[in-house]
Amino acid sequence: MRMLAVTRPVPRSLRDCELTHLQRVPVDVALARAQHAEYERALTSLGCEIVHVPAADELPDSVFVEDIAIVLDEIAVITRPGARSRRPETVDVAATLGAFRQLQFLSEPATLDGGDVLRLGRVLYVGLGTRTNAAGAQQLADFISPCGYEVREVPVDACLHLKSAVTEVAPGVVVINPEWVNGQMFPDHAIIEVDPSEPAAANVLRIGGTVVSPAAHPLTNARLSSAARVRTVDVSELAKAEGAVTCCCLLVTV
Ligand code: CIR
Repeated sequence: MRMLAVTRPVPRSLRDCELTHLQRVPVDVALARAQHAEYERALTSLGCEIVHVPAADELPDSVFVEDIAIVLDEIAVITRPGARSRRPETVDVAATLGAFRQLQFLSEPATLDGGDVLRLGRVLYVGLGTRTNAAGAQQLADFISPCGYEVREVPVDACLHLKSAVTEVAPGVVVINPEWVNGQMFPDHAIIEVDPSEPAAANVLRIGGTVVSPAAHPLTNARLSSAARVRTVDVSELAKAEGAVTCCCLLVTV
């Protein structure tokens, strides 16, 4: 079995990205590109083969491919992103994923960002907030329930996406920011809480027994090391665009 990591280059227009919870501050695009390359090297060192979606310099958030598709073993669902500016991103991501999966497409009135979809086993938790609506969750459920997946809705209001607040660390273990999501939504899971001084630290990318996690969160990373190996990456420039580690790739097993 091969693990592909689908990524998309940092666009020249990254400075014009969507922002919801952060103030706009200067972004060093050259440094963002160097950090993205280091992120790709981390994924490669963990056994992934990188597959690039063609660059889209005119789409400021196009590096954040996670929001554009939900990839399962059986199918991939191309989303209808909640931010209108991001909808053109779907064209090239669909063209790339179409080589590996049968595709389904969400349609109006659905909106859904992949960052709002947390898969834990056969359950897909879907965060309902500014980017993802109930029609998005319902259409996703309609596509994936025949494959044996269940959708559970989770309210999200204090952060951008559900996966800003909770991600998987290891089978049966999640890391959460309890200020942003209610841990009781995950009764079958052991919970590691972020260090309170690192509110954005609940977004980690699990690849086998390792989690890729921002170097900016040392206190939470120390907590995570009880459950997984921790591979740190510096993603400071992408964080200024409200991006983190899950959002820069789509993992596809082939
Ligand atoms: C946006 O607001 O859509 C981008 N600036 C950041 C998207 C980050 N996506 C993610 O965490 N899944």
